[in-house]
Amino acid sequence: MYDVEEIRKQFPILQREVYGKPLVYLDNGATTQKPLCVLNAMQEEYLNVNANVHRGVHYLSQQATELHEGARETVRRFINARSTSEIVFTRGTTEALNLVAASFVDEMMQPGDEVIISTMEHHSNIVPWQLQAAKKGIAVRVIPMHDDGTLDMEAYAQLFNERTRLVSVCHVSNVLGTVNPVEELVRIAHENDVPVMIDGAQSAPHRYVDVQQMDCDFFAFSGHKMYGPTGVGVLYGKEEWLDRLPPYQGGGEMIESVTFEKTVFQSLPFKFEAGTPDYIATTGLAKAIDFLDEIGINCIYEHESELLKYCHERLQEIEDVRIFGQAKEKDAVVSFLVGDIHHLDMGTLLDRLGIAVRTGHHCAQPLMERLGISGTVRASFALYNTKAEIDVFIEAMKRVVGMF
Ligand code: C6P
Repeated sequence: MYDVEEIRKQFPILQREVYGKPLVYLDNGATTQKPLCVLNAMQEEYLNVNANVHRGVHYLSQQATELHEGARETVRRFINARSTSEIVFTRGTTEALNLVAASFVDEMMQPGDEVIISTMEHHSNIVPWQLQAAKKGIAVRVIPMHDDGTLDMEAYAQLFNERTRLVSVCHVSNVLGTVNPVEELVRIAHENDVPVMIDGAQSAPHRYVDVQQMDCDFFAFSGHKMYGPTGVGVLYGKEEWLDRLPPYQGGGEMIESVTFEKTVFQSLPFKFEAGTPDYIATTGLAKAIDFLDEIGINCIYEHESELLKYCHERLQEIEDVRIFGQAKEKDAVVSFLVGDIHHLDMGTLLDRLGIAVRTGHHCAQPLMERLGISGTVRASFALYNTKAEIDVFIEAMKRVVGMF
């Protein structure tokens, strides 16, 4: 039994008002709110444990290290990686993508080699490749998209040639909600002996992720989009790949020994974790995963699918509404426009009615160009949202549309 009211009690912020109206928070694709159990675990560590990890022989440092490494094991279990050596803590999805772009291109690619991305990528899966293209002369190829917001898989298969070195695509689009057929994408790439990086920023909080079943070579996600703190994310990489890649940054923590002549790097995953990690945030992330596990990721998926379906249905009541992203497989995101009302005007007026949605290009300008628009209004759902909130949202929309 999914008790959304009980779940909401874990999120005091959901009780607050904005402009004298009850808050309806529908900007979860940008970041989710944090449950008390996450906040308490982080406060508890700062109050009673705080010490730098992996360094001290003293009691607190060992306890902090246990929490930090315990968090790594929690993450491993959450995505079903083979080993904690395959779990690299980063600042978020963006850093994980930049890490792979920098290290992979450095070691595995020559000028003229190609990376495949897709039309619906977030800027964080476009710009890092462009930076590498400018440095090393690699080329970026783009999988086209059908009008319903699904990838053109035939065109994808045609993009491979002897210069293709890597595929990097999102699991779920942050604008369209499209769930990409990652297993199929991986299968085709592997047939061509090409590894695959999956941007899981918008999937990990919403659906069961099993990196072994997916057989992807890299997978990235952010803690703050899944009820954890800001400043921490994860790069999963198959050991055989991480072993072959050079470190992304240098510093403390990532070395075995240093002389002025030579440095020997630490084993995995520490080779990629230079400097003091945000060990309080990793504790928070582990607690967020425990929280998701307690509710059950499949129950969360069911609940959010219901919300998505309901929101789609109710949006039809609004004249001239255009929904972007009509894939059959779609996660908890609805992007839309109404008539010629500007997305920013719509978002600003909804805000005055207590409703938090995101407006604009959602860091996916090439996708906007493909759609022929400058931006959308986006409602994105989380495990604590309710149908009653969608009702408030739709009524508010009707009011706003009426004003125009
Ligand atoms: N999308 C959104 O409102 P970071 O900022 O590193 O946690 O995540 C970046 C990122 C990467 N890939 C996808 C698919 C994403 O959706 C995001 C973040 C937010 O849609 C903020 S722009």
